[in-house]
Amino acid sequence: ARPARYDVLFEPVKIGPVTARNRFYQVPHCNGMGYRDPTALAHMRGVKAEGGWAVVCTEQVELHHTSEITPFIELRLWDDRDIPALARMADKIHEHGSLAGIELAYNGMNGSNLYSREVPMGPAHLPVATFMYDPVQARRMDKEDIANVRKWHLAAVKRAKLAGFDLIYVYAAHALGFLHHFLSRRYNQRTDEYGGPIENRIRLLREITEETKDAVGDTCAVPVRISVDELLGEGGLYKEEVEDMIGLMADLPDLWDVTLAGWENDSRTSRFSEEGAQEPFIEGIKRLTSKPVVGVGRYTSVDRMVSLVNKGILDMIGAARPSIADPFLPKKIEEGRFDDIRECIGCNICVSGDFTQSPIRCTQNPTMAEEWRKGWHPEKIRRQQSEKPVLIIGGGPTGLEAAQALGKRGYEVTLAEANKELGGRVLQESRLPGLSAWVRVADYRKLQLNQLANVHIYFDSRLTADDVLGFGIPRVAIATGATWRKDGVGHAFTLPIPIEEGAAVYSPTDVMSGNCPAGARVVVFDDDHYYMGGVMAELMAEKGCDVTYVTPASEASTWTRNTMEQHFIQKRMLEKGIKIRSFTLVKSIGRQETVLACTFTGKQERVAVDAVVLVTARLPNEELLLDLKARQAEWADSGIESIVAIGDAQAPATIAHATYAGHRYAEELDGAPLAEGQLPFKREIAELLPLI
Ligand code: FMN
Repeated sequence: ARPARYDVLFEPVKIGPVTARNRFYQVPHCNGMGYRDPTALAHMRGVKAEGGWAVVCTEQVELHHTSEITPFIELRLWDDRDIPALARMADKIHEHGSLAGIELAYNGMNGSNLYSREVPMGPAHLPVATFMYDPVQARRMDKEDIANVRKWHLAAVKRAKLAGFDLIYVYAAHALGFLHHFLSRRYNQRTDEYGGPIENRIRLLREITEETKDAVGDTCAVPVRISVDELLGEGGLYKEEVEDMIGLMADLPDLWDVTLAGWENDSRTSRFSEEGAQEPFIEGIKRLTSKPVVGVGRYTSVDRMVSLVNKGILDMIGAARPSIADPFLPKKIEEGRFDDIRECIGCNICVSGDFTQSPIRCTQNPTMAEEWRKGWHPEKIRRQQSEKPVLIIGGGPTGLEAAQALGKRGYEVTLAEANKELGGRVLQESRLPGLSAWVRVADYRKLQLNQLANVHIYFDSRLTADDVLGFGIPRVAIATGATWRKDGVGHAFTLPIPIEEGAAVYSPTDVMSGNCPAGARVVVFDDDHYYMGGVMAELMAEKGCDVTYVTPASEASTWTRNTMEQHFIQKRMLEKGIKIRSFTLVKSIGRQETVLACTFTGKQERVAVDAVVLVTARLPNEELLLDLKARQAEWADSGIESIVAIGDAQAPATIAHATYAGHRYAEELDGAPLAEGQLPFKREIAELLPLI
């Protein structure tokens, strides 16, 4: 049972005319599904409600076609035809007794309107503020435009109510919507009654909040989401200024939902901020209002949540990423099942779903976005379909996930780990600078395995083909991971680069095993482009090396734009004195000198370095698989039915893919084979309209 001091988290909270059954609040978060996958999305939110979140919100929902954010895939409420998809979601949330919240967004100068081809609007004539540098400008709104947007917002509010939502947001946060743009002097350079002093800059927010309350306030709560600080000093919105704004509207909304701006500051990865990092910014807001306050901070620690409430900092614990990693976080706390909590690792692979327009994924929760598509559930898995045991070779993220999920299905599982500890790559990577929270991937799964008597773990077990054939366990999954290459093959070079015999070349695998370059001058060649190259450079700099980071991309760790970390990574690298050479290749490596080349002109440059760390690509650890495949004729006599490689051992990828691959193996074992042409997931197809 849970300790009594946690009871406070399960007190109901009145939000205007509605009541939340506890203090757990899933704040708005996008998911890469939106209007394309509304049923998958409805199920995903329904599972959050089932997991105990008293309030479950949508992502930002485009409220009008003159403000859409193509290529991002959000929900839409452009006209009545969008209501059924949203109603489906609200219904799913209600099925489990939770309140459904919708965040209506008019993005204004944050969207280029690439789909609708309407001219974007904002408080001033300014380029559209997307990171893609679209060659589009927003035009300055005149009085008629302001009146129109108010009208459109109101129309969307009424549709949201018809769809069944209980909380209808006014969204003024993150520098992502026009209301934030009106609040901030950075964007609002108006001289009319909507610009200048804060009374004027909040005018539109006040008007829209009042109109929303007048329209639906008798039955729906109206929260305002606002960013307390843009972390730009007095050049942007800052805490004291926003506190004055909140003070002026104190009790007008039914709830204040407070965050940092921009989004990259609000959803910072664990590499760049700790749990609760927003606390100094949200502290004190409650004194300004009698209405409930929600705040965020990647909260997974229960004591911390309790102290936020007891200290009077927050009324409700807001969470986006923790609710993605564990949709059942509230239920598990309620039932005192603390060992079962899958804590968010703060990697932001969830955010990459939005940036790559693909269904949201999560390193910790492989069922995220697969609730309807594949029928997966974060807590329930179908019972075993046969008595045949399973051998899993490798206790990294893939093997651990497969073992625990199969264990829960009821199978007899043998997990063979070559080392003395479970965790594989997450254990190694969590020892690198900034990545310590990633060990939670192994921790959660180890705690689950502790509860499963039918999973037998063997350490120091580097199995050979003879061993596997000798055991005769009918199903074998090889999850032996991958090894970083040391031949330069990556995105730029598909064939090995010239490396002189005796040259000091290292890979991340070497470095993580303690075999680090000793010399003073180190080149890190990053042709992988996710986090590892930047982390290696950081580590070398911490060890006192003179580090040059070389990449054919335009910037360090370029893929981390999708996890909103690129800016922070490059800043940290520069602050550590790392020299960054963009658009540059390592062409060859010698004992005395290394040859670099410009990606455009090919112009070469010889540099004297003591060591090169190649972060380019990985190779699956597939020796055992190949040995066993070479002896396939012996499988049947040994009682073996199937041997497959899963996760990095099949094709190296993210840790999110590793856990997904392990889970998929477990889910699909003894499943019905797909019919010819059948997809391994459900998808929603738009209705084909008559051709007229
Ligand atoms: N905030 C919004 O107001 N609207 C959004 O559509 C939105 N999308 C998000 C999508 C993802 C994948 C994530 C991780 C966050 C998003 N956010 C959005 C910000 C979250 O609501 C939240 O404020 C932030 O992630 C910090 O909370 P956390 O630490 O609990 O994740």
